[in-house]
Amino acid sequence: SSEERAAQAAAAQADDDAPTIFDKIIAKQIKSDIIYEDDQCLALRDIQPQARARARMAAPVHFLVIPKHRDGLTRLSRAEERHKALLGHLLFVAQLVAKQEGLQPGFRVVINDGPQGCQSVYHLHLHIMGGRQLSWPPG
Ligand code: D5M
Repeated sequence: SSEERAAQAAAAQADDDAPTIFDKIIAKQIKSDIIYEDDQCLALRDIQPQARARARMAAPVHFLVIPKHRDGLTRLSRAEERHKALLGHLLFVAQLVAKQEGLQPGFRVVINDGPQGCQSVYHLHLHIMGGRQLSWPPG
């Protein structure tokens, strides 16, 4: 579909140190719906444009957890020893905010890595989705 082609085109972006849309969100230069913030990370609602709402991945609750300082983590596969504490923190915050969002019945955590993983923003982020019965496996 055209939506899938758009996602693949976005995912074909270079994995370099260029700034991303998340820098502007972190600097609060653009409006976003931030639902959690601490010194290391923030959680915000995914924008979920119409194209995504029609996609199988759409869920009533969909938020992202992103580190405030990318520190070379354009993608998960760039992780180094020094990132281990931050990676653990992001996962901890994911479940904390999932509870805050009423996802006690369950939820899913996803990290898209690289072109084949359909990553579109090269600033590491966790997707947390829930609020309905999810199916498995994802596409
Ligand atoms: O996911 C990147 C995600 O980032 C995708 O689900 C849309 C979301 N996104 C992009 N721009 C924004 C803004 N401005 N606010 C909230 N969410 C946003 P990936 O795993 O890289 O494909």
